[in-house]
Amino acid sequence: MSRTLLIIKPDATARNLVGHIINRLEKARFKIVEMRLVRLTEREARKFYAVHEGKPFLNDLVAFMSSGPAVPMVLEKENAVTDLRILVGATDPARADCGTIRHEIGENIERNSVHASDSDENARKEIAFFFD
Ligand code: 3AN
Repeated sequence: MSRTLLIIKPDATARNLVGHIINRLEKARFKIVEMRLVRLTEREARKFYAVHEGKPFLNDLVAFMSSGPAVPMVLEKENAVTDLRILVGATDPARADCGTIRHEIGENIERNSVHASDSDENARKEIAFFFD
């Protein structure tokens, strides 16, 4: 078993899609082992996305991520990181495969409804960011 971090982003909480996303995760056999509802400050969002420091989209991303409630959760499954990235789909919903969460509900490359850790190492760091 391994663990990864998923965040339901503010565009999805605003459209009342929290339950829908959780349903999709559970159907795909992910176990929710931790979950919170948070309102990130701009400072916290900037810290979370520190790897994107200097990118042209960072300021907008930080403003968006702190614009409303978000739901970080720790998910457990065999090959959790890889399987969740597949379920979530490509960063740009317009390019995400049919059947992925971002293809189904993502609005655009920034408002793409969910975040999923991209490696085991980042999953550990991102889980520690939200959970003790
Ligand atoms: P992913 O979330 O698919 O791992 P990253 O880590 O490259 O993608 O980007 C983190 C977040 O930054 C994305 N989820 C998206 O919200 C935003 N983002 C990435 N690339 C762009 C871009 N070109 N324009 C606007 N926002 C972007």
